[in-house]
Amino acid sequence: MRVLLVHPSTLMYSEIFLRLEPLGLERVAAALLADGHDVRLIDLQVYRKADLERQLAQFQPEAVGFSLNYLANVPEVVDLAKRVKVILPGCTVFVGGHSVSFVAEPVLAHAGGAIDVVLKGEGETGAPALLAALPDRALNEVPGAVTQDGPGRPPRMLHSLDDPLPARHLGGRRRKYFIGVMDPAASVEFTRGCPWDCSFCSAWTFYGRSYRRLSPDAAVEDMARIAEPGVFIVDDVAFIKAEDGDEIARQLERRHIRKQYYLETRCDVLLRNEEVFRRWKRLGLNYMFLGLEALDEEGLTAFRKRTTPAVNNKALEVARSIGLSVAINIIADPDWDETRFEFVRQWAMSVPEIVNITVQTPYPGTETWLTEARRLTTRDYRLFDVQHAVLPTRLPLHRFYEELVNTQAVLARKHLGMAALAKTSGIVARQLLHGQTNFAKMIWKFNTVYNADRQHSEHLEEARYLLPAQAERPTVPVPAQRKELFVHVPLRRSG
Ligand code: B12
Ligand code: SF4
Repeated sequence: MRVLLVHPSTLMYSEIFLRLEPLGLERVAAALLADGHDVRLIDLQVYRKADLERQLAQFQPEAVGFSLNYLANVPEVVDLAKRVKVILPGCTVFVGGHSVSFVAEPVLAHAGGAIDVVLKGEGETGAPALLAALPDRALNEVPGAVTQDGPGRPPRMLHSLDDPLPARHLGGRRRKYFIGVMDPAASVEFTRGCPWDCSFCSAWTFYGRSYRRLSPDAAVEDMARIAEPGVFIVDDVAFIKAEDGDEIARQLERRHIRKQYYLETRCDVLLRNEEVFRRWKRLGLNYMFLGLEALDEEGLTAFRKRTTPAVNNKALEVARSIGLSVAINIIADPDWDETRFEFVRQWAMSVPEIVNITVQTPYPGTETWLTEARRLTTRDYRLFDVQHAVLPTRLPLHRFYEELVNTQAVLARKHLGMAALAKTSGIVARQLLHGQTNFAKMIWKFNTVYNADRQHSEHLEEARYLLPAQAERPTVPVPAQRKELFVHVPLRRSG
């Protein structure tokens, strides 16, 4: 069958710091190729809508699958699905990915028939089963399928992550993918899922709190296929098990594979497995993202981070001693006032790390979606990107954005200002010589993207599709509700 897979365009954050290949969609593509389908993939982060229309006209796909990992992309994908049905009325349109797995029914309703099926959970199992079921229209037999008739069978987890490895060759324009100075950069997955259960996060509810890994052989095989000099390791929490990180490192050393790496992990994991991170530093690990989220005990407890300020501070010291460039994330509560922003600015300027600020956002699929007692001030999907305030702000909304943008600008100048630029000018010059302009462009774009007027005015735009309303405050205790959050149901109780 002719299948076209589509990744939607970027959100605000990606306009600046990074743009990454659609790894999940590439894995879905690989599973479909293995089943003998004729598959094409277009990523609207690096292609235009006109290119998609051209593909539809020339390739005449019998099925079109959209990736919907981000809630903020819902309106775009619903509109694109409607457009596909106008151009190719007989084509089956399906949608899968992280966020849509939590809002399948409302998205089907928004599409008004333009989306035939939403596939919840992992696409490597769902998509091939869907295409196999199409001739008999037995859609409700497909694991994870939800149609306008309602949900069918529960989604099925992939037996082994070793197969299929992502079909990276399908996308094109790979030089457009980058993260900061790692330009160009590819992405790789070593593990999937997270055993922790932070209240603001849906990584654990999606994968049923499971944690699986590729075998080191398969992980290194995938690495060997990557041509780019930079590699973003997409794991939720890298190197939770020291022995896995060690074995991959050993094989990479043996095969003389050297890259620059970026990864994300937890402070307690860094402290526990310090030696693995040191070994990876020798292999080319330069950048690390640590989700601190809050500076005080109270905040960490509220987010159920299961860590302490002392552990976090110790982890920052260790990362510095290894010589890693560290980016940390702090979650701004819409309740913050000028004093609180000022406190965070002062703290952020006092540490050498890159500090990133996101806005506390209750997402469907997270525990805060159920328990957040404050009412949403907007249900416009596009504003659910952790850069907008969707809960009531203590400050007037425009003032909140002024404080947020000012804080982000102060923090960005620390790393993107003239002094920092002088430090990176060698890198930029080298990249420009090789025709890589992503990082250089990013340095100049900051003020147009992070802008209080722009952020505020986005609240005033008319929303054609609205996120379902939250329940009227929690009525049952959280443990009972937690079960309903899962996309893939946990196989056993995790500690
Ligand atoms: C890597 C990553 C990124 C990368 C993006 C990579 C990319 N190009 O997609 C970067 C760093 C850029 C990023 C940015 C952001 N991210 Co992010 N990210 C992740 C992370 C850690 C892993 C995603 C991943 O690559 N997984 C590995 C691949 C193999 O899996 P996958 O993409 O999920 O695909 C599988 C399924 O989803 C499904 N699937 C996917 N597409 C399709 C399509 C079809 C047709 C089918 C059938 C199935 C299917 O099958 C795939 C294979 O099993 C997830 C957490 C998580 N565990 O999912 C958060 C996560 C998705 N991100 C999140 C957020 C909030 C963001 C930001 C908004 C954060 C910010 N600070 O601004 C930005 C927005 C980015 C944007 N769209 O422009 C949230 C999503 C929130 C939401 N509900 O919308 C998550 C869940 C993290 C969290 N803590 O809750 N992110
Ligand atoms: S925030 Fe990180 S540690 Fe917490 S549940 Fe999500 S992925 Fe796991």
